[in-house]
Amino acid sequence: MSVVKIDIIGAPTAFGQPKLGVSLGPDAVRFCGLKKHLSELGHDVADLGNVYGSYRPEYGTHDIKNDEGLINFEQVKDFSERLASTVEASLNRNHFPFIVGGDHSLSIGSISGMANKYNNLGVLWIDAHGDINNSETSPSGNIHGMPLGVLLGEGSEELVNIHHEGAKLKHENIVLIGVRDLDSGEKTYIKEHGIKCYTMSDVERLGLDVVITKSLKYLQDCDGIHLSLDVDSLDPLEIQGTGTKVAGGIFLSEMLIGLNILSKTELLVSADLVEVNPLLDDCNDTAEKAVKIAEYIFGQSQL
Ligand code: Z70
Ligand code: MN
Ligand code: MN
Ligand code: MN
Repeated sequence: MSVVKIDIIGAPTAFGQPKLGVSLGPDAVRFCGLKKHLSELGHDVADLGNVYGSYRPEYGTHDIKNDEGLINFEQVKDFSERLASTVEASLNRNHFPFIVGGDHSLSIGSISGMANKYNNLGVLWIDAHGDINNSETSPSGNIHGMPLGVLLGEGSEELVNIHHEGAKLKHENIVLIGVRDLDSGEKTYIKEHGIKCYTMSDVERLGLDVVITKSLKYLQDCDGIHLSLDVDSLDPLEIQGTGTKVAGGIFLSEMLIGLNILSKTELLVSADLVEVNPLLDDCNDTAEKAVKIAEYIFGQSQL
């Protein structure tokens, strides 16, 4: 990977899910030397600090449902607007926005911030979950289960219209990787819209390196690719510090091999690394692994 001007953007939101602590993720990752490690790869790295909305994440209750059944709707909407503006400003300086979360609802903001510059953006969504619910299909009301739904223009109009009006992504420009816990509404949606999906079984059958190679070929006509990596895609045997652990995931060694392939494409223009929750972790081990992941996204290799 050539030298990149990386903007680290902390996105300490927790409003998209019920567990305390995920808003501490960005600092937990910083404490493991994120900026230093990325700089050592030769990149020009700035830490822009954290984005805050009008609501402090540590005071979040988790009982405010709006009339569409969305929990913490106002807080998520407010945070998404702020994050989208920060991401767009980073792009306007020709930097690479690297958003560290925070729960996965933050991708509504990060990807909305990409959409003015990239009108044919591809997305690699590496996650145990589909995150493709909307206000109608969601079994929980937790917005971190809905970012792709929102970005595809489904459900809550106010969320769909964040930053600018309408859907930010096309169904044919998304690839789900590592999924193994889909709700029935999500399964139906994925099938009906023909969304490209490499389940965990596909990853085991083919290997993540082949899955990433095929995904990049599939997205080759996009004007840029955004990586959204939820650490719960990894196997819970290796990752303690995340809110929704699902057995049978990707092992870190295999993740790094896949990311090594991804790091070689010039199309990669932005990334999210989400759902690190230090309050559920064992001595910040998950944040350490998140930094390793970040290094491989930005071109680290064993040789
Ligand atoms: C479920 C829902 C989810 C992450 C859990 C779970 C979604 N599909 N996403 N943990 N990261 O509530 O929509
Ligand atoms: Mn290093
Ligand atoms: Mn997720
Ligand atoms: Mn997940």
